[in-house]
Amino acid sequence: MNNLDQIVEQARADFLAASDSAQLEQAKARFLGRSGSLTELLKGLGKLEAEQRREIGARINQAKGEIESLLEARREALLKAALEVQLAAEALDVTLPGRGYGVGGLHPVSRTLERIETLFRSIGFEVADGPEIETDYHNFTALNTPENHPARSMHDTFYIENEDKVLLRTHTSPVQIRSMEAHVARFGSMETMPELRVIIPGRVYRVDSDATHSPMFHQVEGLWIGADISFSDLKGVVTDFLRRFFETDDLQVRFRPSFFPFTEPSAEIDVAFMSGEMKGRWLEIAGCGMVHPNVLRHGGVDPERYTGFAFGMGPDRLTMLRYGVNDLRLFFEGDLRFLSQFR
Ligand code: 2NL
Repeated sequence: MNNLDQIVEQARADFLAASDSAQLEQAKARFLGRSGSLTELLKGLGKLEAEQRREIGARINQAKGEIESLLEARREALLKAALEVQLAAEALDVTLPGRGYGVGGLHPVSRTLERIETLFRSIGFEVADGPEIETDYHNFTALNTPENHPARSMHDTFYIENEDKVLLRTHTSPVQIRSMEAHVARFGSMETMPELRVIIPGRVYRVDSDATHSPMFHQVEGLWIGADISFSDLKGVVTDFLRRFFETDDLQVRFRPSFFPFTEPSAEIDVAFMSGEMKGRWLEIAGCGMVHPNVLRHGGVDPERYTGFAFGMGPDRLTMLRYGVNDLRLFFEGDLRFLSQFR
């Protein structure tokens, strides 16, 4: 075997030994690169006689052609092998079962809110909402809350930084003020103004956090304003609502005198189940009262012509009672192991 045949055989062996394209390109350089063995032979041609140069040059070129086709063949083989590895790795097993979709569900507090809305809609209430970032005026002043009332302190209320008298609403009552303002603006004259019946569910915020207090919680307030609305209307509406909400007539409801700046007179609403585990235990469930004349005036309503009642309750607390949950924070942690029980 002459020298050229040896080089071609060596190239064939080296190319076969290369197991990826980087190794193959290195092997190529050893034969066809700037100082590859074949290139060196070509460089030596210049020293030969013309006759020899032609003959040997032709043989070297033929060897070069062979090496190049060996290289091309190996390149293709490596590409094909790489593609097969990739196809095997990315293969889809179409016989696997599908992953399926998780079944979603309403949050237990949302279920309570929807239930409350449905029950009040059925007796002619509208549902309203409003901003969670409020002015001091709508959250406190319009609600007859004195300038020095503790609820206005930074310990109880989240104020918006660098804003004068802007805060996170501490109750949904500012929306009741806004509802009165809008109702009066819509119907203008007091003589022709129809009754206003509205409930307002929503998020409210207070600086408070433990097992029974979350800095964000929910409230539902109701307001009924009309020509002859009395405390007995309030008692009837609230009592009927609570019996429908808890799906039992086996429920005692009591109105205990209390105080709120925005109502006069005011009462705390307690309930007691007459049977079951909770039998006879009075639970504080809501607050209520006849809307204070100052509050009616701030809403644009003439207190000489109209009266009204209002109440406020905590749907988080109602949800805990209805489902027997003992830690309020569970509602706001987003743990699906807890939440999926209410689907
Ligand atoms: C409670 C007490 C209450 C109101 C809310 C109200 C709103 C207006 C006028 C008068 Cl615009 N009153 N709301 C009245 C009494 C009690 O909530 O303990 N809620 C959890």
